[in-house]
Order: sequence, then C-alpha cells, then structure tokens
Amino acid sequence: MVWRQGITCYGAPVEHRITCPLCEAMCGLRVTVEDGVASSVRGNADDVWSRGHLCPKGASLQQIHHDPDRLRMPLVRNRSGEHVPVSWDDAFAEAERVLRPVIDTYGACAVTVYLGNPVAHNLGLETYVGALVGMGGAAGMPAYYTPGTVDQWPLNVVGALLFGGMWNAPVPDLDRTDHLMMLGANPSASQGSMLSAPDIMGRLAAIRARGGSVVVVDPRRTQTAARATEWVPVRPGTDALLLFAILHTLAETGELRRPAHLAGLVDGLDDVVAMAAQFAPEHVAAATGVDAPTIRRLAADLANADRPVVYSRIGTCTQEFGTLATWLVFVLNVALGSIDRPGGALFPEAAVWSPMFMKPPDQNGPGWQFGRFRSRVRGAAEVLGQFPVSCLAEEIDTPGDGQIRGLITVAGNPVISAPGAGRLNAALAGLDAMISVDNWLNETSRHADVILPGLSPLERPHCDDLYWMYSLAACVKWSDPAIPPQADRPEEWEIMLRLAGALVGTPIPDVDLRAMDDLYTQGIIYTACQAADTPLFGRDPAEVFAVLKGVGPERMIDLGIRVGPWGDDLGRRPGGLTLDEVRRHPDGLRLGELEGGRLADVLTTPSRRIELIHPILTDDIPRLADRLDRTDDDLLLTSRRHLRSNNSWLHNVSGLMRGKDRCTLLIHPADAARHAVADGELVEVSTTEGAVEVVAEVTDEMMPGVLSLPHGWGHGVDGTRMDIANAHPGVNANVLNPGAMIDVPSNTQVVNGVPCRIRTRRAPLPTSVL
Ligand SMILES: Nc1nc2c(c(=O)[nH]1)N[C@H]1C(S)=C(S)[C@@H](COP(=O)(O)OP(=O)(O)OC[C@H]3O[C@@H](n4cnc5c(=O)[nH]c(N)nc54)[C@H](O)[C@@H]3O)O[C@H]1N2
Ligand SMILES: Nc1nc2c(c(=O)[nH]1)N[C@H]1C(S)=C(S)[C@@H](COP(=O)(O)OP(=O)(O)OC[C@H]3O[C@@H](n4cnc5c(=O)[nH]c(N)nc54)[C@H](O)[C@@H]3O)O[C@H]1N2
Ligand code: SF4
Ligand SMILES: [Mo]
Repeated sequence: MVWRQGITCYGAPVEHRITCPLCEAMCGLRVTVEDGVASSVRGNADDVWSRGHLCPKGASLQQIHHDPDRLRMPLVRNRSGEHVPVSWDDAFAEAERVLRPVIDTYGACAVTVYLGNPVAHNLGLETYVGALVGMGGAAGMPAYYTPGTVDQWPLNVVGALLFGGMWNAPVPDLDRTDHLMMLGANPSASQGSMLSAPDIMGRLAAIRARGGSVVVVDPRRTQTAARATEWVPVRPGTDALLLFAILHTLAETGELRRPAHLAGLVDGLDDVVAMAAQFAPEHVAAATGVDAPTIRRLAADLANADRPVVYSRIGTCTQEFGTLATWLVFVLNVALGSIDRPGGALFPEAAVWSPMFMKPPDQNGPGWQFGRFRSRVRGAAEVLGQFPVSCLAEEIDTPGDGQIRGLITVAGNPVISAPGAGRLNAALAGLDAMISVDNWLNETSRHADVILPGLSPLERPHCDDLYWMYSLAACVKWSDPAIPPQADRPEEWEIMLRLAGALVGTPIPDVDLRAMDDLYTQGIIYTACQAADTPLFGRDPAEVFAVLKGVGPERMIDLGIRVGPWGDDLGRRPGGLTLDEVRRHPDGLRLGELEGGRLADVLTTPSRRIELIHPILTDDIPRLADRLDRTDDDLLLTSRRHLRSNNSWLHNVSGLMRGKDRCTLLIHPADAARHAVADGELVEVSTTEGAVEVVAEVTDEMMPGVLSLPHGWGHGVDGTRMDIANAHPGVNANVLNPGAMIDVPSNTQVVNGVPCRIRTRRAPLPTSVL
C-alpha cells in the first residue's frame, strides 16, 4: 500500500495528525512517534472540527497500541484447548480447516456473523464488512447480528419511516438552541451519540451561559444532569408516556406550532395529537414518577422557548417502549416547529457518501417492509434485516434444520454485550467452528478456533463515514497511520474478503484479494447506479468503476468523497474534492455548517413529506396504554457508561483503570434502607435471567426504585489474556438482562427498566459469574 511506503518513523520524533477512532466525537489528535514508539497524544488545536478537544480515552491511544496483551499475531486453539500464536498462513489454513466442513455439510445457512461496535470506527471494517454479510447472504447465510438491537435500532426504524432512510435523522442544533430537553443520554460519559459534537459538555454549558436551559430526563442524576438547568427523574421505560403527556399539554394549551417552513411537508401531526388524548399528565404521573404540574411546566417551558429542541438516546432506545419514545421525540420536534430550523433539529450533510446510506436492494419498492422473514427458534420478525441480538444464542444451541454451527465475530464481544449473556457464553462453546477477528483474547474470542487480529488504531488509516451524518458541521478528514504495521500483517478489509470468499466457496488461503475487491466494489457501484436517492443513480457502473483509482477502502472512500456534495463528481465537477485533495489537509476540511431549509432535499419517504403515522408505530400504543395500569413495586435495573470505558474493551489500559471500582450497583438510600444494604456491601442482584454479586454504592443520584449497573464488565474469565482487565473483573450486567425482553416494533433489547430483586449475603460469591 502506498501509505506504508510513504512513512518514515525511525529517528527523530515525528508528529502525526490523526482522528481519534474511539468515539463519535471524532477528535483530531497529535501523536508523537519516536523510534516506533508513540510517546504522546495531545488534542490537535488546528483540527478544523474539534479544535483541540480530547478525552482520557483518546489520550490513552498509545497505551492501547503498546498494550502487551494486544494481539500482533493470529492465535489458533491447539489440542489442549490453549490459544497459541501462529503465522498468518497457518491461521488462514486453520480457519479453512474448521469452517469448510460446516459449509460443505450444512451450507452457508449454518454460518452467521456478529459485527461489533468498533466496526463503525474502523475504516477497513466499515467499508468491507459489507462483503462478508453481502456475499454470505447471497450464499444463503441467514440474518447476521449486531449490537444495533441493544443500541439505536428504534432510531433506525423511526428514521426509515418518518424521514425515509434508516440513517436519516436530525440532530439538535446545540450551538443555537435556547432550550434543550435531553432524554436517556449522558454525554458527560459518552461524549454524544448519534450526535457528533466535540466537547459536547462545553457546548451544553454554553447553552446555559447564553441564557438558555438544559433539561435532562434520566432516572439517574448523571454528571450531565448535575450540570443542567433541571434534572427530571423518570421511571425507566416510561418516556413515551411522558412525551405523549407533553404533546397532550401543548395541544390543550394551544401551543402547537405550525410554521410556514413545515407547511405541506408533514403528514399526521393531528392524528398523533388525537392519540395523545388518553395520556393527560394526570394519567401518566403515577407511571412515570413525574407529577402532573411538572409535566405541564415542562411543556410550557418548551412552548415558551424561541428555539426549543428535544433529543434522546440510548436510555430511551433500549427500553420497553424505545420505538414509541424515539418516535415521540421527533413528533415533538415537529409540533414545536423545531425540525429543519436553526436552533432546532437539523439534518446534517455528510461530505462522504457511504453505501450505508442507500436502501438495501431487497427493500426496493416504496416505503419499508418489516417482518419479511422470521427467526427459526423464537419466530422473531426481522426489523431492518435484524433479529434481537439475543436470538443468536438460541439459534446456536437449538438443534434442528438451520441450526447455526459456525460463527464469525468481527470486533465484537457479545458474551459481555448481549442480553442473555450466560446462555450465549454456553452456546459458543458448542459451535463446530468459530473465527474471531479481534485484537484481544477476551470473553468472546476465547471460544474461537482461530483469532485473526486487526491493526491498532495507530497502525491503520482512518476516515469516518457514518458519524458525519449526525454531526454539527460538515467536515472531512483522512488520517494516515502514525506507526507502520509489520509488513506481513494483512489489513482487516483483506481479512473480510478472505472470509467472504470462504462463504461463497473459495478456500480462505486461495482467495484472490484483488479480484474479490474489484467484484465487491463493482457490486456496490452497480447497486447504487440502480437505486434512487443515491448520487450514482442512473449512471453507467462500468464508467464509474473505470474512473476510480487504487484498491480497498481508499478507493471506496475516494468514491464517497467524489460523489459527495463537495466532490468532483468523478471528474464532471472540476475543482471538487477527491481523496488526494483531502489528504493534503491533515487538520481536515470544514465544508459546511449545520443549516435549516434542507427538508425537501433530505426526505426520501414515498410522499417526500415527514410521515408521522405508520401502523408499526401506532399499533404499539395499546401496549403503552396498558403500562399505565401496571403497578410494579419491583426495583428496576438500568445501565450506565463511564468516560474512561468503551463498552467492554478499554479495561486493559492501566491509565484508564485508576481510581475506585467503577462496576458498582448504584442504589438510592431509601431503597438501601428498605433492603438493609450498606454502602460498600456485596449484594446479590437477580432477575428472571440470572444473578450476580456486586458491591452496592448508596447514592441519592439514583431516583428511588431504580438501580444502575454499568455494562461492559465481567472479565477475569479462564482462557482470556487481558492482565489488567482481569485484575478488575466487575460483573456482567447482561447475565441479568433477559434475552426475551424487547421493545416490540424495533426488536430492541430492553436493558433499562428490567425488574430485579436484591438481597445481601453473608458469604460473598466469586465476582464473576461466567
Ligand atoms: N446492558 C447493556 N448492554 C449493552 C449496552 C448497554 O448500554 N447496556 N450497550 C450496547 C451498545 S450501545 C453497544 S454498541 C454494544 C457493544 O457491543 P460489542 O460491539 O459486542 O462490544 P464491545 O465491547 O464494543 O466489543 C468490541 C470488541 O472489538 C474488539 N476490538 C477493538 N478494536 C478493534 C479493532 O480495531 N478491530 C477488531 N477486529 N477488533 C477490535 C475488542 O477487543 C472487543 O472484543 O454493547 C451493548 N450492550
Ligand atoms: N466513554 C464512553 N463513551 C461511549 C461509550 C462508552 O462505553 N464509554 N459507548 C459508546 C456507545 S457504543 C454508545 S451507543 C453511546 C451511548 O451514549 P449515551 O446514549 O449518551 O449513553 P449512556 O451514557 O449510557 O447514557 C444513557 C442514560 O440513559 C439513562 N436511562 C436509563 N434508563 C432510562 C429511561 O428509561 N429513560 C431515560 N430518560 N433515561 C434512562 C441512564 O441512566 C444513562 O444516564 O456512547 C458511546 N460513547
Ligand atoms: S471524545 Fe475522546 S474518545 Fe471520543 S473522539 Fe475525542 S478523544 Fe477520542
Ligand atoms: Mo453503542
């Protein structure tokens, strides 16, 4: 590869400007490399996007790179069950040896793929997992799995139905709003999600500094809530009731706005308002835990603001009514006239077009089809091509036609991150073949026959595709690797192509990477040329392909930049951007600011209007109404994140692990007193799914009746190699979260608002239950 030759890094210290690939904030960093060692990481003050911001995770990139436990060679499992390093040739041969009999005997329908979160932050994977799932699918592989259904699937469903695209939704204009209502998000930890905004906490502080308000709706007084104008504790899983009651109040007080800029562009607002009739504040107060006067005031505060906007994230997705809650956030933004208006909810414009943005070819026709096929064991209907991620375990451990016997995991740790984790952990041990593309030997990859590691974040080039669709400005940035990888290391996109080749019948070692790459790239171009609402629609695929240079992800990104809004349109718009031009700007290019007035361009619904009403949404309202009558005295379990974690995989970085134990169960003093739990005491938490023992932390930052346990822990398991993480194991929250609890319309797993019990124990159990 060109970039491998272009780098000199031995000798004098060299400063590299890169974009941090660890979260959606996409900060620009300066990494100093001396004699092949990354010696410092700082924020890049010249970065056009992040202007010097960085957080402790980004600052630890050099520790991640130099982590002795990070895999630099493939591992295969030997006869005694131990993972031992082998050459790449031997690893590919072994992968072929274990996978081929499964495919030959049962077909590709006995193999599936799990794609984890870092895929979305890794150039080679984000651009080439499509080969694995696309070619695998063509060969008969059933649905693949992702943590999307423990994350933003409600947003994808709502985006698809209301705005026309599953990755199409407006973001709050943080820099101009005067009233932000935020539900189920904690950017003080996450740094923003489905909302890319560097230094997001600074931006929230700025709202208050200019006289505006930030209202945080969350069962926990997070650091975001503590620094807000107002914290509104809400009973987990009831945001949809609260939002309906706010809509009800706005209608009742005549505060629905019908601004001219939305005229003729919205369908169904009056219908939703009619549906809100049954959710008066007085009716939802008991269930939500928010009293009626407060609900009425929250509505009035929104109505009285000049530029109000409502934003929600994972706490309002991964809950019992995640789809309705997410839907109502956009309904309210419409009702407040905030959509597509400065200071409100605006549609970003991504500079790099991604194939992700087009409708999948099997969704051709107007609108979106759901439930096109069902899962074998549970009979779950697909939603946007996916089943709840907890289905994976039962598809593996339930015998019969179509049983999954081979699994490929790519940058995922579902043994920690998927609800029903205990069952999945057991199921993986029973697979005939498992291959993990992963950089550590951890709770999931320990089950693999072969582990194929990717490069570290400092060794690979980087360019984001998805997150610019959710960003406060249009930028484009390209990072070359700061440290050259060893010459024999394949890149992850090449690994993807080999595994894709295996599924379509070519032995893994024999895959012709160049031919596969061309085939895959041509396939994407062909599909985009056929599909409406892509910048390639109507063009000649052969001509498009012929214009492109290079190979792999760089060719793909070059295509995306050139056909993007600022691109050279593959030569038709001289002076427009190409990857070569972007590369000349290591601090990035800032191309456009968030603006309103884009609705007519961004809506791809059949009517080209915002379609607020769909049966998949409204059919769920009776289930919500039933929630009003439920009187549960149970404690409800919720999830949380920490600034110095990244889901399950940064616990092996010593710099991020300093300080007190973070995997604790937060409990309100009144609940602690009721259950005779002392601060620091070990308690057993149990649900219908499982039980763990964890240290209680008594704190009034929780609302009464709600417990909070972080996800991403449960290390210390035999057969893993992560010394630091294993010394701080914590417990696996997903041993507690029931696989069967889902938000019905979107297939999203419920990990917030799970009924649970607690009791103290005299004799402590081991801290890890795996
Ligand atoms: N209870 C509960 N469960 C949750 C959540 C919750 O809030 N509560 N959140 C959910 C959410 S939002 C998400 S996104 C998921 C995350 O779910 P997963 O994606 O399954 O889990 P991660 O912890 O992100 O695992 C990342 C894996 O990628 C590996 N890795 C890191 N970098 C690379 C790389 O560059 N290349 C490769 N090949 N591998 C790499 C790591 O070693 C690790 O094994 O968890 C979900 N689960
Ligand atoms: N440092 C760090 N950054 C991360 C990650 C990480 O693990 N660590 N993970 C990344 C990933 S994969 C994602 S998806 C994003 C997620 O980013 P965010 O959506 O900001 O996620 P959290 O920080 O988990 O905040 C969710 C909040 O929802 C609250 N909550 C729980 N139940 C309910 C409910 O029923 N209603 C309401 N209103 N609130 C509720 C919780 O108390 C919590 O404060 O973060 C990303 N960024
Ligand atoms: S906020 Fe931290 S983890 Fe996220 S991109 Fe910036 S430095 Fe990286
Ligand atoms: Mo996530």
